[in-house]
Parts: sequence; C-alpha cells; structure tokens
Amino acid sequence: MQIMAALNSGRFVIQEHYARSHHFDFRLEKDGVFKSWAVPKGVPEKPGVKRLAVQVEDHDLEFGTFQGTIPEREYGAGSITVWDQGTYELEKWTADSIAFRLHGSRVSGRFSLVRFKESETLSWFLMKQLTPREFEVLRLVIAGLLNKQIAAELRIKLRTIKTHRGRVMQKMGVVSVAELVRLSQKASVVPTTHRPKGP
Ligand SMILES: [Mn+2]
Repeated sequence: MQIMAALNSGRFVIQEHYARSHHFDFRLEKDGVFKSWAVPKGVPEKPGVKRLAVQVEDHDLEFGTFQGTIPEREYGAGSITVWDQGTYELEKWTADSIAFRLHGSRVSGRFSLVRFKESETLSWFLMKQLTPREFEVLRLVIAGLLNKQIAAELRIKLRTIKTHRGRVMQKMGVVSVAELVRLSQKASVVPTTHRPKGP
C-alpha cells in the first residue's frame, strides 16, 4: 500500500511566465523530470472548460521552483513566478490521456489532460473534472430526477445527494438547475442522451 501511494503521486508546479506571450507552465513530476505544458489561459476554474495545453520539453526538477528572470536571447526569456505548487495523485497516464488529482494551495481537484488529435501530437486539452460520484449526480439532475429519486437510484442518503449537488453547482459556477443544464449541454460535460439502466 505504501509503495503504491509513492508510485502514484508526485509534485506539480504551475509557473506564471511573462515571456514574449504570457502563459502558465504546468508541470507534473514523472520519472525524475517535470513533464511540461504551456497553458496560455491557465488552469480551468470549472468543469466543461477546455484549455489548450501545448506540450513542451521535459524540465529538470530544480527548475520547477525557479522564480526570477531568464535573460534575453535565452530559451523562455522573461520573468517567472511560481503561481502554485503541491502534490498530485495519479489516476491514469497513457499516451493520450492523463488523469490526476491536484492538491495545491490555489488549485485542487480532479483534472485531466487529453491529447487532441494524432496529427498534433503536442496539443492537449487541460480540463477540470467532477468526481465520479458528482458526475453521476449531475447526470441524474439533468435527466430531471428529484433529490429523493437520485438518492434511491444511487442508493445513498438524501443528505449526501444534497451535498454532492451543492458541490457540483459550485464547481460548475452556477446557482440554478436551469443554468446547470444549459452549461452542461453547451460544454458536453455529460452525454446528451440519457441511457436508462437495466434491460
Ligand atoms: Mn514557459
């Protein structure tokens, strides 16, 4: 158990980089280096927002906490500050898809990086994710079920449903169910066709 935990976690760093164009450098520690992406608009605040993340070369671990100025004419010239840092728990790392949970001071929660297409191997999307349980609750809210019905369907307490529901609304940045439905459809957070359970 101890070994698994060690294998499945590492450090993450987000640096804010005032280079020729302002961007954030998102880095995940893996195999002794920081796997790195330049994210022009930064980490998404809520699920359903896709942020372009362009993979750049691996960086040394010492560079992850670098703050200062890279001189003119050198790679990445401009000033750099550490915007956030912490640890991550890895859920999945394949050639096209990485899923993880960040524990930082400004950013926390589940995120994924998904490579956008085969022809553009350096382009990924960085997205914020709901937890699997929140995702289930969202799907049932959108399908029009009441809290009581959702509790029955998922076989969990009504009070727990209310907590999940509140968290989904907060993460999605909405105050009403109508808004939640509209945003979820627009952002394709859940599939639009609701497939009923069972035969
Ligand atoms: Mn950079």
